Amino acid sequence: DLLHASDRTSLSKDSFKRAFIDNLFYTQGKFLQVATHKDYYQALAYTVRDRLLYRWVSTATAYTGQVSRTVSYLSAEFLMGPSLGNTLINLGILDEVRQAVGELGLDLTDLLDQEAEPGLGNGGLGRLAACFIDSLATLELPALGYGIRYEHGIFYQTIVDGWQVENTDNWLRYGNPWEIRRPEWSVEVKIGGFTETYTDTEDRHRVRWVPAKTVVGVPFDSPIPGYRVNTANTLRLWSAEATQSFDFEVFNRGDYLGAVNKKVTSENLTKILYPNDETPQGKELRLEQQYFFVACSLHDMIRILKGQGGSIERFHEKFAVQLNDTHPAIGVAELMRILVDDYLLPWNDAWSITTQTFGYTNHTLLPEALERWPLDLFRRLLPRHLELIFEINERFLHDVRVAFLGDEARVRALSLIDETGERYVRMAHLATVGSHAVNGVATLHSDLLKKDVLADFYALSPQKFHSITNGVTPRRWLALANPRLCELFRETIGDGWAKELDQLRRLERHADDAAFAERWRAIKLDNKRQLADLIVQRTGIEVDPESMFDVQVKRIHEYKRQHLAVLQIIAMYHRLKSDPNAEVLPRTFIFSGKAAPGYAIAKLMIRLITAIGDVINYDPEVRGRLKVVFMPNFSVTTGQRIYPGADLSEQISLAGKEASGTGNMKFAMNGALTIGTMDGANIEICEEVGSDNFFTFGMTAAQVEERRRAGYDPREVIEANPELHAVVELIRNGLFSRGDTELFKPIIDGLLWHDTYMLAADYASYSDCQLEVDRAYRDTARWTRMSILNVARSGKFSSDRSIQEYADKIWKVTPVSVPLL
Ligand code: 26M
Repeated sequence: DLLHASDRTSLSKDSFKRAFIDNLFYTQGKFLQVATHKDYYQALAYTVRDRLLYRWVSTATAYTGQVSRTVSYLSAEFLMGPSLGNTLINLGILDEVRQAVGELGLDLTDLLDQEAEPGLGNGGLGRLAACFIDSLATLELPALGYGIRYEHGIFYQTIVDGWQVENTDNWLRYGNPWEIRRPEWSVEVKIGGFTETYTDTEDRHRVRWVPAKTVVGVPFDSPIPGYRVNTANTLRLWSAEATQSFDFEVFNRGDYLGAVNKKVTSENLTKILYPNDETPQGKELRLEQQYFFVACSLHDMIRILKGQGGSIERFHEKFAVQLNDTHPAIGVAELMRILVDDYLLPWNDAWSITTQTFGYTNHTLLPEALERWPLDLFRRLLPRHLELIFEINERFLHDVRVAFLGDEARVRALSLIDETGERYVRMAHLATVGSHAVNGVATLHSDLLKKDVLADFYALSPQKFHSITNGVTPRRWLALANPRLCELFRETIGDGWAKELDQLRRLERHADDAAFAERWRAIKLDNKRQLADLIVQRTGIEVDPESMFDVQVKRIHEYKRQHLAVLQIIAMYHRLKSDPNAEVLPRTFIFSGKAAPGYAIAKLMIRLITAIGDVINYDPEVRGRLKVVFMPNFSVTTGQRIYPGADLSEQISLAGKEASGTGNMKFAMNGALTIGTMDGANIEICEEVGSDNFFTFGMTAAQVEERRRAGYDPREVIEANPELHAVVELIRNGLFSRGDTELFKPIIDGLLWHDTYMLAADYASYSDCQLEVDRAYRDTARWTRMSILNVARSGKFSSDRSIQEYADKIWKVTPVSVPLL
């Protein structure tokens, strides 16, 4: 009863103002005259957090009495983005809070800008995990997100002399008001050492693991509120700490410095997020991170199960554990170890529980990105797990031999151990064998999984394979990022769309309404003006909001082909230089994204983008009609400002390479049109919005394969295309490098001699398609109509739809509604 009248739970404006001042005094220790913006932000965050905790405690209470299945989403990355704005949206108090702080003389936008972004992910995969936990809570599904609390998230990118420079991220510098440390639920994780056999009291032969060291995992919990429901689920991130007793008393008596050193080493475990470099294998600390968070999480689930009086035999009835790629795939071996070694379950029972527990989502077809761990590294860290993997493999390969009599090639292809050269553990194979369900993240990707990467597994167990197309949360990517557009939605179709994105269809009947179109354009122009302000602030480059904003934002990678866009921009520039009076549609090309620090070609691609900008932006003959901008440090926060201001979305990966893409969805629902290949979810976006409202170009995945089989020679293609040839020559001759013919040589040579991602083959089609884009943009009414229809038909790409599919097809979980205490 005390709770109800309290200034910690009430959503009324006056109560909120009192609570805010109270927090400024008693958590920040400041008064209005000396408080900084950081203080105000913190006070506001704590005020909002109190309201959230009320829902969190109510949710925990509701779940405790529940027998229903809980989803554990295991992900090495959660790219959450700032919490405050999203929480205000989901609690439905954004406007009230804006007013409340306004009455105290503060601007809510300024305060929102104070929050450091928790960049605990590399890109698509980590952001998908964040969208998914938002949707899980919104759909009122009992769920926990489990991951790693990296002290330093993805590096902060600056551009110096046109090059990417990596700076250490320090998101925890001012503290994190959204997390609560729970030392009482810490877990001891063992690592290294050796195994030995022994005979137990019943005279059975058993194996014992004698580990070399122990690390303590301390959980930090953050509430994840659903949209306008009482549910607030938990994101539980593990932080590594040293075991005081182990280091200080037992092993290092008298060796103080040695003990401190050991402590530092243990705590290194969760210090930094690995940027996804080209070759993931060989990174011992990375495997240690993976095992650490998975072991902590499984231990935690068992604690919860026991707390509810459940027995270990029922583990799979209580938990559906989803593996976000292979990063947590070691969980298959860890659960087997727990069941067989700790609980002494018979192998077959343990295996049945394990496979019923896990589901595995694959996110890539690129062979170099498939995780493999050298056997000796694996044995050094996890000797017992390696033995268990051998045992799993032996039993599995027996089944394979029975299914494919005499087909030893098949056995080698399916084995969990790669023995073609140096021996490796294949994590995708472990995940596939250890799960009852395997899924790709878009229809094409799932089909290719069945046809290529996991073809032999598909032949063996076709019923395991599913396809679930990715989605993104409309709360962050529309309600929060694009308030002007959402206000128009509200006036036109109400606000049911935020929970049921298919309701955007109701906009369709306004697609030909001139007054509506006028407002639509005005909103886009406003968003572009704001983006232009940000661009000049971050890069010093002035851009014209009336020009077409042509945007490519994503990780920098050869398969995503940012350099294909570059070739085309140079061709436009060349055209304009050849005829300065040519009718050129003014365009602003906006690029943003990070390159993995060890990926030299990707870093050079950034240098090439900045280099063409340095020439084109300042060429008086261009008269400002073309601008090329590289926005530094792409992140969730900058994404929220970029997507709403885009006219054109570039999704130009080589067909068959981009598993899904999710940026493509954020652009479409914010009214940008797409120029894209028939790759990943582009295909489905095109299908939904209609091919009249989508610019496609390039080879299909089947054509790519055919072309490669026929023998592909990029030089032939380049020689035969005068425009492309001229472009290549301009770069080669040093136009964009002050005559230096060496600088961009790796890119040019790659293009001429290998062209792994077939830029040359798709160039002509891309260039023609861009002319079609020009034509469409010139017809303002047509473009606006296309934009409206893209938004109206983007409902499929809500992560609510994705999560509903996982719930129905893979997890078999149902909602639990939460009454407030
Ligand atoms: C691996 C080992 C060591 C360090 C880092 C990594 C690593 C981390 C992330 C490797 C790959 C990582 O992410 C891959 C990824 O983001 N894939 C993208 O997933 C999206 C969500 O499904 C898809 O939309 C994208 O198409 C896909 O590229």
